[in-house]
Amino acid sequence: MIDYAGQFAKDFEQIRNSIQKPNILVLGPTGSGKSTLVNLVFGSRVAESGAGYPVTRGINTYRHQLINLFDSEGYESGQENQSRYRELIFDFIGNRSSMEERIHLVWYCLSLPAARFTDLDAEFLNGFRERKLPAALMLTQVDSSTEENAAEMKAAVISQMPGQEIFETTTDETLKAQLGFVDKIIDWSVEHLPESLHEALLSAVAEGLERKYDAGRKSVMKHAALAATIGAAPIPMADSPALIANQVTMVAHLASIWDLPKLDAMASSGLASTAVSYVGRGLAGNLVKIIPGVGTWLGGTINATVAAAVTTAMGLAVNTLCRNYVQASLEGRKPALESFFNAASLEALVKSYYKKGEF
Ligand SMILES: Nc1nc2c(ncn2[C@@H]2O[C@H](COP(=O)(O)OP(=O)(O)OP(=O)(O)O)[C@@H](O)[C@H]2O)c(=O)[nH]1
Ligand SMILES: [Mg+2]
Repeated sequence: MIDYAGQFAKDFEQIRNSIQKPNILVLGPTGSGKSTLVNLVFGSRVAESGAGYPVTRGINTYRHQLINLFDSEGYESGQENQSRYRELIFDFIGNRSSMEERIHLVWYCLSLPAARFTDLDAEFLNGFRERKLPAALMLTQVDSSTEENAAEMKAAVISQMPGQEIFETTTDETLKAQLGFVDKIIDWSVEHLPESLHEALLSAVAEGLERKYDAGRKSVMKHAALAATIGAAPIPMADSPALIANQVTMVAHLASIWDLPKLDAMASSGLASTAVSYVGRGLAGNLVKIIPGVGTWLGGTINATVAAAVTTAMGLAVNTLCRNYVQASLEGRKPALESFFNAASLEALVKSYYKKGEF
């Protein structure tokens, strides 16, 4: 008997340990709303996770399992302070050149009610452009200002920095939904990161469900391709250990993409991972029973196509359940994992994906 729960936990850990993390530099004056914006995009866990510590004077590092955030202290007014600040930031960026260490994105925050677009801001944004470093301007606290102000500010920025990406952000719930800026920031960030970093970013963010779903789907397709090569070996059974092991790894991957342990606020992460491992164990072992025909396929053997098909059906089913669960969590319904990840829901979905032949 294979220890699926054990394998799931090991796989999950390995996926997390080998994930490549994006480095995001969050700049802006003190009180401009940097920490608040980070919370809005990543949820409270990221900002809470460990106190930041200064690597360089004035820049605090927050190392999270999925991303690294570099949060600069604000600057005082005055020409000299400003040029010192600019030097500090560009030295910091220039000194981090390896793929792992380098800054991948900049979120440049200005509080809309408090700020004008100054020469220093333009120098910063130009400096990022020269270094080919993607930088978005975040106009924060827009609820405390007016639409006219926002329009004026944006016009002032664009006249100096044509094509500059600008997002308006706020903590006001109604305005937040109206502006849809969290999804927009996630989209922009993904589009400006190397592909190898997409998954970590998408796992870390609190929203962006469509993007997460796509990432899950991509992962399923990779595992389905692997299943096909396993299925191509002589006489593999539908429930062959190699096939099941691949499916457990796939579910662990989906659990990582959807960051399931994080979402169960009430339970320890132990419960969450147990529930997910149940998915791998229960479903993988029962595929033969769930999908009519697979067990009797050529008298118990399957081929590459069927191996890929069952793996795809299972992966898409789990990916969909994950999305439903996360959606319910975001809507504040505090769902129990078991109410989503149970045999009945899984079987129904697996069957329907298998029938659709979506692979
Ligand atoms: N009304 C309103 N207040 C906000 C918004 N964003 C942040 N604030 C408030 O502004 C203050 C500063 O926000 P922070 O997120 O701590 O700002 P910060 O840039 O991280 O500040 P430092 O870490 O000191 O540099 C806090 O009291 C927030 O509650 C917003 O969108 N609307
Ligand atoms: Mg802060």
